[in-house]
Amino acid sequence: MKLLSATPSPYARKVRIALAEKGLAFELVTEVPWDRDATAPRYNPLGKLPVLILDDGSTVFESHFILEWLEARYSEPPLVPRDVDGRLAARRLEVIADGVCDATVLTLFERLRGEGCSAPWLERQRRKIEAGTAALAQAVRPGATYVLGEAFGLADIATGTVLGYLELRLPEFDWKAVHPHLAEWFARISERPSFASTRPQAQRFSDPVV
Ligand SMILES: N[C@@H](CCC(=O)N[C@@H](CS)C(=O)NCC(=O)O)C(=O)O
Repeated sequence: MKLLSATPSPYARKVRIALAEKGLAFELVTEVPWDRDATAPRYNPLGKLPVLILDDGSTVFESHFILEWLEARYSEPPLVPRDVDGRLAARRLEVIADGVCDATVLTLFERLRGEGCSAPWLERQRRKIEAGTAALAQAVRPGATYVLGEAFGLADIATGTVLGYLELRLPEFDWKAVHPHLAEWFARISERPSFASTRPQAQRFSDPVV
């Protein structure tokens, strides 16, 4: 398998962590998805990464679907709780985490518009980012090792990757001061090898995006 990825992408990082946790070998192909020479549109009609390219040339895209696909094809170790309530709780947190990432991406591109950027739009995204982070903070029990129950899984991957992305992209949002127990949890999970080896890093784009 190959994984089309970008170094800052929280969506691609979710998949990198899941592949590492499941012990699956893959070739990491890194590109800048915003540049005109990006290859993602060849594999995903939506033009976005991450894309998992299988050995037979078929593709799986959209991070939540790739994680679902991995869970269906490679069930061990499980990353999604087997009980219905646990599974739904993990998926719900993933929806929130992905939504915070989406609002952060929209914020970054709106800011790139410079003087023409829309204050009401930025404010709308800021509310989503702050409320989404507060919802994640509520889900993490103070002192807990894992977000849900006693095992590592999707809820940790989703929560940890969005927090890593916020740390990189919106350093002015001091969620660590607002939610100190979330900051402590994040520090612990960040030491896990699958997290430590995939820390997000900014990329430079060459082409105008907005
Ligand atoms: N909902 C998608 C979001 C993926 C996404 O936005 N990827 C960005 C990189 S972080 C991308 O490839 N953007 C290029 C574009 O939208 O043209 C997922 O979860 O996989």
